[in-house]
Amino acid sequence: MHLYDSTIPSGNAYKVQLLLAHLKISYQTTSLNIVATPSETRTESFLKLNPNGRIPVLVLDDGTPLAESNAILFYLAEETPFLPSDRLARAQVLQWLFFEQYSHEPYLAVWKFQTYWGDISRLAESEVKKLKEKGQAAIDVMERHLEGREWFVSEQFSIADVALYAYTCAAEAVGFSVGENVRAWLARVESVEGHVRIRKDPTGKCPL
Ligand SMILES: N[C@@H](CCC(=O)N[C@@H](CS)C(=O)NCC(=O)O)C(=O)O
Repeated sequence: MHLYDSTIPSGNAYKVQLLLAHLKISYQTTSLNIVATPSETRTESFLKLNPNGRIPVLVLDDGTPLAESNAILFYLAEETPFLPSDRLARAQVLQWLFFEQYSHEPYLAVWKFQTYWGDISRLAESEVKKLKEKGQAAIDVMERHLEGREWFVSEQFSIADVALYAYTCAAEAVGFSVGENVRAWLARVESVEGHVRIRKDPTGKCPL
C-alpha cells in the first residue's frame, strides 16, 4: 500500500497512520507540500488519485486509490477488532465518523492549521469566533458522551476513537478547553499497544 500524506503533520493523514500502526501493516509514503502555492495536491497526476485534491489518499496494492480519511479507516478496519461486527455498533461508528467530519474536524483542524501555519490576524473576527465556538462545542459533545464510558462505541477501542483522537489530541495546545472525560480518554487512546504519535513538523512551526 502507498499512503499520500503531507510534509507538515496532517491529522487526517495521522488517523490512517495510527490505524496502520495498530494493524501492523507496512506501507510506502509520498509526502506532498500542502502549504506550497499551489498545493502539490492540485497537480494533474494527484487529481487522478483524488479529484478533490486532498490528502490522505491510500493507493491499494492493486493500484486503486481511496480518498477521505474516514473512508480509508473504514476500509482498513473491516474484519478487524477496530470495527465492531454488530450492525447497530457499526452504524454508531459511522455516526461518530460523520460527526468528526461535519462538526469537529472543520473547526479543530482549521484552527490548528491557522495557529501553526496560517495567519490568524488575517482571519475575520467572525470566522475566528465561529472556529473557536464550534470547535469547543464539538469537544463538549465528546465530553458528555464519554461520561461513564471508556470508548466512543461498544466499550471497545475502534476507528471512531482513532478518527476523533487525531485532532482532539492537539485541542488543548491550540486553546480549546478539555474536560476530564476527554482528557482521560486521550490518555486511554495513547496507552493502547501500538500507539504512535503524529509526525514532527519539519518546518518547526508546530511544537507538538
Ligand atoms: N475530508 C477530508 C479532508 C482532507 C483534507 O482537508 N486534507 C488537507 C490536509 S489535512 C489537504 O489535503 N489540504 C491541501 C489542499 O486543500 O490543497 C479527509 O478527511 O480526508
